[in-house]
Amino acid sequence: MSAVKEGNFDGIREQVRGIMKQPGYDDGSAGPVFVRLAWHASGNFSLVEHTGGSNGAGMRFPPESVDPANAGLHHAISFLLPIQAANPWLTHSDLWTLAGITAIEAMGGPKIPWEPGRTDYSTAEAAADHRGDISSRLPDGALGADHIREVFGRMGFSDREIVALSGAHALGRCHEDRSGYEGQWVVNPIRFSNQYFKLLLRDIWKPREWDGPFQYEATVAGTKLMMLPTDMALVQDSEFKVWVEKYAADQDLFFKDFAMAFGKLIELGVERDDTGFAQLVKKSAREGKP
Ligand code: HIF
Repeated sequence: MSAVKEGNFDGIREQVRGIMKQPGYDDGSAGPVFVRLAWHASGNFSLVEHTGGSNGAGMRFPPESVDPANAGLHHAISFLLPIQAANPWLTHSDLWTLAGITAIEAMGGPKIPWEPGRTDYSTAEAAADHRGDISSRLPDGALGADHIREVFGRMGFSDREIVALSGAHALGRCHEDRSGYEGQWVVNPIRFSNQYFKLLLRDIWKPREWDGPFQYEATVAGTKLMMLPTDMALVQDSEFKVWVEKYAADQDLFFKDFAMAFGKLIELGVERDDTGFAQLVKKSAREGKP
């Protein structure tokens, strides 16, 4: 990996695209796991406590690195390490979020707004950012609509934004050795599209009979597909379902709403100071100063 000039984020995007193809890994692409990394780095933000979020790249240290909800994300972190090593000016936290949105675009999705300036925590700062937490703030796929609204409400998302974000489950798959669930949501899991919504609306889903956690299954075009209980909750809840129907019918609307919502997700808790960097602002917020 060669170095790119400091501040050349287009050069970094090119390097991310260069390592996305990973023969032998999943569907031959690291794209989906980059998207999950960007989301889990950001999705532990709390609007109330003002902790968590993508600033800091805290997943390199406990407690986030040992959170079972983050199982498997070390694959994404390791794929990206050579880029960070070649470009020491680039923070892990900027790289993780930039890799996620670059992957979405490269897999056919919309262009997502992204700003640099995240700073990386030390071990102690990572721990301080989670003080008081007794369990993970990330969602539990076994639960329903109330849980989804609680988790995403804590980050400041509306029903419309929650459903838009959920379309990202068109990408990638569940792994038994990571979450316990197994399988992909759509036929082509490395192509960003509104297929997830179209499939959710079809009357094909049956509980899977197996020893693993409760999930749904269906076979489409010869491919075995799956849905989590949280995915099915989007059509079981009448207010969520309105948006599932809109996005299934209108891919442009989905792409537009998704880009805004995912852009908001990766900005959570990132408050840049006048110089464009985030750390000092976050530190004073943690210490309870104005
Ligand atoms: Fe996921 N998600 N997610 N997710 N997720 C998994 C995998 C991916 C939830 C559960 C799971 C979002 C919301 C939720 C991606 C992207 C996003 C897995 C499987 C589980 C269990 C992990 C594994 O076994 O490897 C729940 C309960 C969510 C709240 C409803 C976001 C909207 C959809 C925010 C989002 O962007 C991606 C991409 C993957 C695939 C990762 C892979 O390695 O292929």
